[in-house]
Amino acid sequence: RQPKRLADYQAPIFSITHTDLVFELDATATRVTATLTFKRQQPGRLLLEGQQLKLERVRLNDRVLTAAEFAQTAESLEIFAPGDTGVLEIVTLLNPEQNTALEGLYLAEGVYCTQCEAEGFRRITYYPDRPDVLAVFTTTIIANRNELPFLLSNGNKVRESRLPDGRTEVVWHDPYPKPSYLFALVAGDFDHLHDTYVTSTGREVLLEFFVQKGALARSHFAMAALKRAMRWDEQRFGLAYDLDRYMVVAVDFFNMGAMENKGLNVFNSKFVLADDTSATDTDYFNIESIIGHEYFHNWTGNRVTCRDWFQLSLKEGLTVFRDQEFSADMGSPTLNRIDAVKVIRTAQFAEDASPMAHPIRPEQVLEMNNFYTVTVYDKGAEVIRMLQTLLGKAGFNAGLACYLQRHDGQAVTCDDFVQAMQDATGYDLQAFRRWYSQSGTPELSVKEQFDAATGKLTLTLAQQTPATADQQEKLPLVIPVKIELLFHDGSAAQQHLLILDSSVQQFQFDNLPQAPLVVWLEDFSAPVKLSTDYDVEQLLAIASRASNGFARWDAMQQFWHKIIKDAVQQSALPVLPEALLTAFRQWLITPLADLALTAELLTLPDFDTLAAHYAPIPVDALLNILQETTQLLSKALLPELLGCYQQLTTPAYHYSEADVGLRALKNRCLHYLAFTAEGAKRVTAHYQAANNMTDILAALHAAQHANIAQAGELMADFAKRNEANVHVMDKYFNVVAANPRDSVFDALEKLTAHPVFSWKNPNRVRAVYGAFSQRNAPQFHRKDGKGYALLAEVVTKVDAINPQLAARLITPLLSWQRYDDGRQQQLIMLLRELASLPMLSDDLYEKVHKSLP
Ligand code: B3K
Ligand code: ZN
Repeated sequence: RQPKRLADYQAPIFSITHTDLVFELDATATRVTATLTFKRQQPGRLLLEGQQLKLERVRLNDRVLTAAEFAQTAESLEIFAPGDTGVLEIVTLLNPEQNTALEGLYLAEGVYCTQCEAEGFRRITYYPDRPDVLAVFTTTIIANRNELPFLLSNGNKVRESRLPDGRTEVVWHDPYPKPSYLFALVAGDFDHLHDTYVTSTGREVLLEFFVQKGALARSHFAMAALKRAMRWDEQRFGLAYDLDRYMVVAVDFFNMGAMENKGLNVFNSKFVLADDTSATDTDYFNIESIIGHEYFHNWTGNRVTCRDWFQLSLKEGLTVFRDQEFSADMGSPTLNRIDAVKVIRTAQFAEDASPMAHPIRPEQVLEMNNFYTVTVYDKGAEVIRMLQTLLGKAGFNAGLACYLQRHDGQAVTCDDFVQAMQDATGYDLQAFRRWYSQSGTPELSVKEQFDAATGKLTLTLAQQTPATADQQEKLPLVIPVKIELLFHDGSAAQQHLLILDSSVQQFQFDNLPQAPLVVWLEDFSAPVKLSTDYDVEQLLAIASRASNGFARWDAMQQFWHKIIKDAVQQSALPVLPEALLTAFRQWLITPLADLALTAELLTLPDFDTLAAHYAPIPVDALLNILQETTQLLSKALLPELLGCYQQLTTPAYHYSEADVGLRALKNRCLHYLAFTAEGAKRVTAHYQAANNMTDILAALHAAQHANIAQAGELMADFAKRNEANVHVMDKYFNVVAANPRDSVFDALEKLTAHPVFSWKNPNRVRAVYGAFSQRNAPQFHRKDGKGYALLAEVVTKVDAINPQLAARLITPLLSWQRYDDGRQQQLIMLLRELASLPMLSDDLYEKVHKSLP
């Protein structure tokens, strides 16, 4: 199988100016009539992409073509003599009911839905299915109104009529030219929530949410979040909505979070539906952030789109950055930054260390769906953030305005974006562009020298990026390093931005009152690993005194990393310095004003964060140390934990920054208290007293983690009470799958027989097996390979149903190089078995073959 390469990009031979689609919906035989007005752009063939289609007829300018006038393969349709302009009519037949891959048009639980990004439109009709062919779409949907009261597509509704045969015909028109990946159609029966919004340009927009029957009350939060997002984009970037209607549909069967189709977003219902009895604080957070993300795509992605899929980060990195800025403005900037950095340090650094390593602009791709990654999305967002750091907020805003104005209605490249940033600010970004083409995690080392006589500080920084699976040679990058200088004598702290753009560089600061304590990489100003040789006292001093909340948290992360590394080296348990206990006591007795930050300061890094620092990963030692350290802390801090726990009370549930922080801190205390003598009693009482999902889940996780006797009882009670809500059942599945004891295998087996479980529903499969492989390190990484074997079996089964889902699930099996010999052998054996399967999808094929030795 041949990957596509960025270097081979060629502009389209034909453009399509108008695309008229007629859908006659039917569960097993939907007929699609596509009328394409085409225009030649350069000499060459008229070759259209198509997959899994039954071709009924091709007509060119009112003449039905004979079999000799076109050629069809499993993946394409070629028209032999199309001329330079003309109209092509193609009729295809689809089977939406059998489409369990959830790409193209599918029917699940009575709802017809499309997903076209990246290359799903070719499962609807033959088409130049690439993002640089932009056409004006008109869509007609014909269906039985009694069964499907809502018939939706992009843009504005132009007409609705009854056909002589009793069916209904609805016509939609989207005035903005768009690539096929932004096309959408939804048909079904829903509850309907509507509202209006007046934009800064005076346009009155109808906002509509379509959700499953009975769920109307659970869609209000998402509606309010949408309005906040619309206002924010006007205020922050001067960007207003551009159609009279904005629709959001929530569906239960969906491969990812949501999709930004023009004027008609399709959402995984998990990221729309929420109320105070069923949603956690995290659910509310995610809904607001994803609603924002898809809305922000209307400008960064839809009005200006990607020339080719290698440029995916052009829209995704930028839009993640925008949604992160939005979330930071809606809530706590510090907590938002901490969460974003956790994603980079766990998942993204792990991807760099894996066989799938790639730059934020990949250079070769077999299955595009495999490149919707933390690298393209989250590291992509970090690269945009670095631009903002270098250019300043005002410069960045000017650059974005220039980019959108210059390229409105076009399909462009990452280079075009950087060029606009450069032209708007006059800042030379030539060297910065390397972030787009170089993969891997840069490693920074630092040296500090202070001359007490002159008050001069010399900082020496060195950078080096280790080779990755895809790229041996690495060059120096432009790395913005924010620092803060702290002084013991009470002198005002100083903040500086160092721009490191060669392998080794020195920076000097004069007239300092005394030797400072340097806080490095404040705000995680670049996606790098930075090591210092600070001792634990210095790290604790930063954690207690830095002016920036993020820096305080980061110092604690470094502290644990250091303590745990020493323990691993000595095959011993960590020695907890008295200074640590003093700091913890202090935070428990007098929490900071920011309770959520206090909770983070009291939290150990998780297994994946720690693992990123080892090769090979000492799995058993790390797991053991984490568990034992938690217990040591619970014992040493019992009175303070209890005092803090009892002091914090929330009367009624309210999703607000203050209450979220309060619950986070209280539940952090509970997590530790669960390990103490009275733990079982306290966890049970917490569960029984809880008036919200966040606290309930905290109790269940604590019960299971600390293995209290009542854990099973509480879980059974929880499952029984929540059977009617699939999203809450997914949370139950998560907890069951995270059980760190041997019994988890039987429990998982039982879950797949649960009435709400279905192999065809990605949310269910992820809730069980995604959670098992990502949140249950002790059982997933068992020495005997039983955890790995289970995941391989699931991946094999799921690949036949839904390749995209299978390819997501397999990720934790790919990085065999990172483990010890025994685990390596287990993993390689399983990967070889997978590679030998006769019907492997492209999605799995690409990942398995890249990772095999
Ligand atoms: N653009 C979509 C993701 C499409 C994934 C295709 N496998 C959602 C988003 O990033 O907003
Ligand atoms: Zn996106």
